[in-house]
Amino acid sequence: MKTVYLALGSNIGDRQGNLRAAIENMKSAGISVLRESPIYETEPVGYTAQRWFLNMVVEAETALFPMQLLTRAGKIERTLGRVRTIPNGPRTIDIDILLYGTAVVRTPRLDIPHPRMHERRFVLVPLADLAPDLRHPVSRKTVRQMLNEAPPGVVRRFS
Ligand code: GSY
Repeated sequence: MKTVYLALGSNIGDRQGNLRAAIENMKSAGISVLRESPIYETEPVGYTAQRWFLNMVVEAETALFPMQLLTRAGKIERTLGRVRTIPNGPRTIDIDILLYGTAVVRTPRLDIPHPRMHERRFVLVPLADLAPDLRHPVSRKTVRQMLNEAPPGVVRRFS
């Protein structure tokens, strides 16, 4: 069993319902959610002409290997109606693998730790709620340190 951290985001339709549905779908996909961060409403990063996101992070346990986890997460995204249109554009649900134990995975399809996690407040704020002292397996910085050094971006508590 590995402990993994997954980032969830939604900015289409019933955003909170989409987050809940993603967590519900994880149970039957071999991803046991142990803890959930609060939900935050966050300013879009990248493509800015879109609705604000709801973001959260979950801590989960899984026996799936990283590529299997990626495939299952993609299946949940498609089940909930995600269609890839504009790169970095609006999405019903996005599930990103942030950390998979202390593993480092670098393949064309999958990068773990998530390569942009250290610069995303919408990831680091909820991750810090769950695991402020957790260390990035490559930079060795704690989540708290990464958050202190991250670029600005509005992240406000939603629930
Ligand atoms: O990969 C995450 C999708 N995404 C988000 C997001 O989830 N939240 C915010 N605030 N901005 C984002 N830009 C992208 S791409």
